[in-house]
Amino acid sequence: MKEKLLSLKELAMSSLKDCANSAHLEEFRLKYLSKKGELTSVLKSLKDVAPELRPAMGQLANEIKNTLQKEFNEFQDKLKKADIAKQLNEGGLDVTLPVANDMPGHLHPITQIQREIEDIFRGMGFMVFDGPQVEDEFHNFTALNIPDWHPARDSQDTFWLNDGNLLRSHTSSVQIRAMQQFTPPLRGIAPGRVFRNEAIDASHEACFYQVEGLYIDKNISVGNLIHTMKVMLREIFKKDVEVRLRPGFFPFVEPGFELDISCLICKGKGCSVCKQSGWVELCPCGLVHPNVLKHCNIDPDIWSGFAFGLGMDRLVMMRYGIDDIRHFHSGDLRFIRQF
Ligand code: FA5
Repeated sequence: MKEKLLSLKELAMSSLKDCANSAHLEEFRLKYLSKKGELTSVLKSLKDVAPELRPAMGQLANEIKNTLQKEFNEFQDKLKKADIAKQLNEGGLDVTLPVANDMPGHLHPITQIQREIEDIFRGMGFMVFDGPQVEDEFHNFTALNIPDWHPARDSQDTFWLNDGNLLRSHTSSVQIRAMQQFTPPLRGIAPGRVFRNEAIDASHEACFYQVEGLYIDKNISVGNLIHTMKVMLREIFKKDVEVRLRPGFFPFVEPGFELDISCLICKGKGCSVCKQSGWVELCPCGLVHPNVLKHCNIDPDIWSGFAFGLGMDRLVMMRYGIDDIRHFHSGDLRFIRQF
């Protein structure tokens, strides 16, 4: 058996050297490496070898198979390169031709919804603001009526940086920047990434996306806020969705509300996304607190306004019935190609 294997190897190596083109190579592959090839038939006859010799023979046969496969691959590579060089020399290969693209990329579903929201609000006369993801304490907390002793700071588990700055824990910091930059009346949204040192589960990520909304004018009321929220949700879901407004506490709004949407994953019956409640917290909101206006040198006796902070990841989850927020950053193409 051993002699048979060694002579097969020698024969195969010398016939590989004689291969001059891909047709020869294919003949070689069929003869020695394919399932019906000679090496496989030798391997099949292993059962006839004395049991004490079988392991050593099996090992030798596998080594030979691996060597032949490696040599075959290298030879095939060499031939391909020589072929390309030949075509280039003869001018038969046009390297400027576009590549066949059978797997085109597309925007992430969160980016898609962000752009839709931007369009909806631009249609209502809102500007689109941008702000830094590395923020200072003043814009993320202090100017939002959350001084350093305030327990509300603990409700957002913040990633603090060594230099005293932080990764913004909400897009509300951009409200402040907008009010500092522009004089009222003023309307704008600020979409972007935010960070919290959260325990991650089906509806909580440590890095997620919000859209802040801000409307400052004279005589702004809760009615203006509710109308704007309704228009936005109708535009996004293309139908009326069930929402509920309940009191919510945020130091930068007064009164404050939580706008919940009936869970579209379980149709309100209760699941891991809505924590069995049938409702998903989507968009806290309220009327801008006078102290916040004062921090931005806006006179609260003249101006009033509303603000909201929409969770974009959860909005996408509701729209497509996605049952786990962790899919978004999983990098799993089977998930992402569905959008
Ligand atoms: C805030 O961040 C406030 N800044 C929102 C606000 C703005 C209130 C303006 C009033 C006026 P909250 O922590 O609840 O609030 O987050 C807002 C939304 O972000 C939530 O309703 C939810 O949809 C989403 N969200 C919060 N935490 C997470 C998380 N860990 N993962 C995914 N989405 C989250």
